Amino acid sequence: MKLEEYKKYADGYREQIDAELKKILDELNYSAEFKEVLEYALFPGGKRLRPLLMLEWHNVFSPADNYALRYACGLEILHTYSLIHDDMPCMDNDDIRRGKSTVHKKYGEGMALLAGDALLDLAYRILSMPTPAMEVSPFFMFKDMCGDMGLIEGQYRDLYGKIDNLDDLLVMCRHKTGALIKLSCISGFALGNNLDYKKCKALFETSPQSLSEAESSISSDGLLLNYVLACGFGDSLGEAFQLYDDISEYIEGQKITSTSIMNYVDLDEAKKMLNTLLNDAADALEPLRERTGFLREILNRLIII
Ligand code: GRG
Repeated sequence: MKLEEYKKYADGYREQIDAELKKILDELNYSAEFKEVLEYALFPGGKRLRPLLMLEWHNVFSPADNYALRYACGLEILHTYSLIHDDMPCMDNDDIRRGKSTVHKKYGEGMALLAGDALLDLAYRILSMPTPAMEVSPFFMFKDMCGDMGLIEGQYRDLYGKIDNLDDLLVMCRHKTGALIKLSCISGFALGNNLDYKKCKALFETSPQSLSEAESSISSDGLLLNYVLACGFGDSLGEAFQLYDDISEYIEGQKITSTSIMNYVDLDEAKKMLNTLLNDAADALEPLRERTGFLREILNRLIII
């Protein structure tokens, strides 16, 4: 896929995501000023990576519909809550996010706290919608990845945890950054395959290490293999994404945080680790080669030579 084609494709997704996010806010009865704060946090967006991954993994198996679009927006809303809270003085204390003042800088800390809370609630409400194929949402199975045992555990480890070595650091990254990225991939897989509750549960509870224990119905139609591929891609991309962020900050001469990979390895080693992860993610796409050109291009955007 050429760069121009990639940009056009990604922009097409972003337009759909933005329009749906606007629709979601318009449907709710927030008071005008509070709605303005939520809009400020959500627009203009960043890369919209998580909904984009979710929709693309869906499209690998079947065309994403309006339900999938709304679900993808739930992931972006959840991500936005985490950014608002992460930027607050009691956490990372950042003044600028996406090129403009952070929510607490513009509207005050109380408002930022409430805006984050509201977006977290809203995200859970959207992600808990029953799917067309299931009486419940797959999110109930996946929620630990972006809730208390995923994102929040990762943020705890980052701010207060004991990080003594590279392994501790990578565990923190997998929770803080990787879990939501992986969730985006596997929920796209689950919806794109129109999985019913039983299949979804059987897959999710099957660790990639115990393939042989999976139910035969899942193994026989290739679902298990594809699920393992989506998990492998999500795991590797999630870790690569954080490493890319740390390496880029270092190369740009920005202040290195205490939990940056650059405190543990030198630049060459960090680049090597990043490239290994990107190759692992690309390998996971290999069996689905013809349908994953765009996912491959996302990986190409993270290569640092
Ligand atoms: C507050 C519970 C809680 C968790 C916060 C999001 C997060 C966890 C921390 C952000 C810290 C950070 C800068 C991590 C690096 C990777 C990352 C998540 C970057 C921001 O995501 P992007 O680059 O942002 O996808 P855009 O603006 O493109 O949406």
